[in-house]
Amino acid sequence: MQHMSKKNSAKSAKPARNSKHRGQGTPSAGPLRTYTIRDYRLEKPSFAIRQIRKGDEVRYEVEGSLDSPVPPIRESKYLTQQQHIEIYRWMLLNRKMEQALENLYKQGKVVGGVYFGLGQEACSCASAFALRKEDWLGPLIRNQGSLLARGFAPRDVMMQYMAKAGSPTKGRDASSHFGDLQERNVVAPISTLGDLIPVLAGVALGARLQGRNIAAMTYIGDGGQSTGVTYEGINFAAVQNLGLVLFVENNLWGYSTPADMQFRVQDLAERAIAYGIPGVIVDGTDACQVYDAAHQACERARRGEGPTLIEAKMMRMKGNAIHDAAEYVPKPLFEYWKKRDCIARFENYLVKVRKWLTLQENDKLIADVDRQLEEDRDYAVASPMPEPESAAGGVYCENGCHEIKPKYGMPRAGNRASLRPGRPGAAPHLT
Ligand SMILES: Cc1ncc(C[n+]2csc(CCOP(=O)(O)OP(=O)(O)O)c2C)c(N)n1
Ligand SMILES: [Mg+2]
Repeated sequence: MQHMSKKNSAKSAKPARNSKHRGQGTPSAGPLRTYTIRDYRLEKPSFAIRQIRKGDEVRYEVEGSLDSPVPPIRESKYLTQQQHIEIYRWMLLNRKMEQALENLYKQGKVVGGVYFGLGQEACSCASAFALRKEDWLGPLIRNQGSLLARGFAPRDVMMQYMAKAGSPTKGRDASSHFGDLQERNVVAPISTLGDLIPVLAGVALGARLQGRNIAAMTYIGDGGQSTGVTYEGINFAAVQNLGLVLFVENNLWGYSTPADMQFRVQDLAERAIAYGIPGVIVDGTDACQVYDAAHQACERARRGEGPTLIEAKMMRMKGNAIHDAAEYVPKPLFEYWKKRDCIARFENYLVKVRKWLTLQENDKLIADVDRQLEEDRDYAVASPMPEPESAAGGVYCENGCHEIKPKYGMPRAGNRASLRPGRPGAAPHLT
């Protein structure tokens, strides 16, 4: 796999350390180096969002054309017909679960706010779908589809938002701050943006010390990627060749700040060049592109070749959370991205383009998702709130209350050798 090629200067005619994975640029005599980023997209939007100030008033306008035709779905190199349909089902479940959560919120049943990933379901679901059981996931709060694809049920998410006793945190947290370190290998979202990156790099490091190279996938937004800890986490993973798979979800807004006012690089995937790791761009509304890039990055991680940064371009189709009506977003931008809706386009691809689902099969699949959601919602609504006296339980680890076992085996001193930088693929082995 060749994501980034780097034309070395004459000085580096001898293969660079780790050159196989950094790029295979032909050594050139000139003073200029060139770098390339693999871009899977079938459409490259040509507009920007500009701030207009009039007195105290601030608003945003789109500059450029929003008239381009909607791109087709890119054919996947890896997914089977059945896997396409599975991803489509996760996306539907993701969207409809969030619609149900919005209704529960409006009925006053939710404690706290609700965060939506509307328009980003392909990115959440198809990325997590590329993980294997032994891999790890560190979702952000918007990646509720990743949680579903990783094996959580809609009732878990719903009970969590309603702070029910049966929720993953037993009512100790509203919204989606939960994971599962035992069975599903999921680290809970961390709201301090960027902090998940070194944590997931650490997970990959821990696995390697126990004799296994795994993929450790996490996400960061266009806003959150500016934090210092993002740099530290990616750099650490890069230097140690850790199997971090980082999705940079460029959904054009960080709260009410447009991406065009947050960074000067053209594409956030370009950041990868400076870390010395592969950078990839995908259309985040195309599940096939998301899956293929995730699959390649996970395979690379499992071979012990190090991290990959994948920029997924899309649009946050709601405000930051339910309280934010996103009034600051220019209306034509919503219309543009609505035409690129990830579910409608994937449905059209499966039903009309590939003809892998008949209309009846599609209707049945949608009805099955609706039925599952109805059951889960009823279960979650009917389930009890926690008993007040349970509030302090499970907060502190009481002596011997649970055992923390290594996941893949006992750490061995011999595995340290594989941590030496510049030894991609050095398969650690238990001695
Ligand atoms: C380190 C840190 N700074 C600020 C915040 C407050 N905050 C919460 S969401 C948000 C916007 C994040 O935007 P982005 O990273 O683009 O993610 P998106 O909401 O678009 O998915 C901010 C600034 C935070 N959670 N963590
Ligand atoms: Mg954003």
